Amino acid sequence: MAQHITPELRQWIVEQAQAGHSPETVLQSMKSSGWSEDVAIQAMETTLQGHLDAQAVAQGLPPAVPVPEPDVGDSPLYLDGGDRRVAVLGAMALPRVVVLGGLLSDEECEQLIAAARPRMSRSLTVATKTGGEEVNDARTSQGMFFQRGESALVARIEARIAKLIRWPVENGEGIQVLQYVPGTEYKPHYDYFDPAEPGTPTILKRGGQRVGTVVMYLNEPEKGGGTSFPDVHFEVAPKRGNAVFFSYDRAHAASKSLHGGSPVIAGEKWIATKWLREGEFR
Ligand code: PD2
Ligand code: ZN
Repeated sequence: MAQHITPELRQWIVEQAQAGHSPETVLQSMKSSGWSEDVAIQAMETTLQGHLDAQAVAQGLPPAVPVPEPDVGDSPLYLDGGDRRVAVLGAMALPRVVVLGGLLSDEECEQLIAAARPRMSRSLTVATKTGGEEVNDARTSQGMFFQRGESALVARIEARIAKLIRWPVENGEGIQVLQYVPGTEYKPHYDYFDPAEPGTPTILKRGGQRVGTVVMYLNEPEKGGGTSFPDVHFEVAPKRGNAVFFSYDRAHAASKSLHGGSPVIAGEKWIATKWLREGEFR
């Protein structure tokens, strides 16, 4: 028999949570009253999530939107990437971060670097002394973009990511490759587009907001170069083939998705970043 989640049930679940009863206790009561475990868990999750979102919106935050999410609910050690088994090395709820092991093979890392290297462009800044242009090492702007699906390698990696994070390939931007040399960093920032910036509505016409990021490490710097999440004092080590996935369901600091690329102290660092949009990115 299909079990229907009534407004009364929703209210009861919220009251139980507010009274401090643990999810396990509430689940037990629901099962004792004849609810199937699956429906009870589903009812609790959607009700409490909806309640939190309503509270957040009442406090002036933008509403939460659906985001990519690897299937790590029952704490698997590995995820199915379609053509590759990928390890789950760690997960955090807020900010939503999942650290992935072996997303890419060593060969794929090398092939991505080799394909990107001749297309890297250094950004030039005005040299205050000469009035000419010079490379500014303090700026991390050595980079390039691949077109989505532009080669078999790129398409294969994009399909793997889409399967792992359960988000359409079409919603992904082209992969960006960045190279850092010693002393360079990526100062902490949000990957979503700031709703307060005048240019944001134009940017959002192409696929909507960014809702998730996958940073893939293509080589190993000797020291430094981790990906940091300053709000929670957490840093992911830049290990070749590994990746950090994070998502942000609101374009707001409440997502705690502030993150940066820590300064590379020795060696160089290469990453490939895949940004995910809410909708199709054409
Ligand atoms: O290189 C990184 O670790 C890093 C840090 C912050 C990459 C990005 N952001 C990004 O590509 O958005
Ligand atoms: Zn970033």
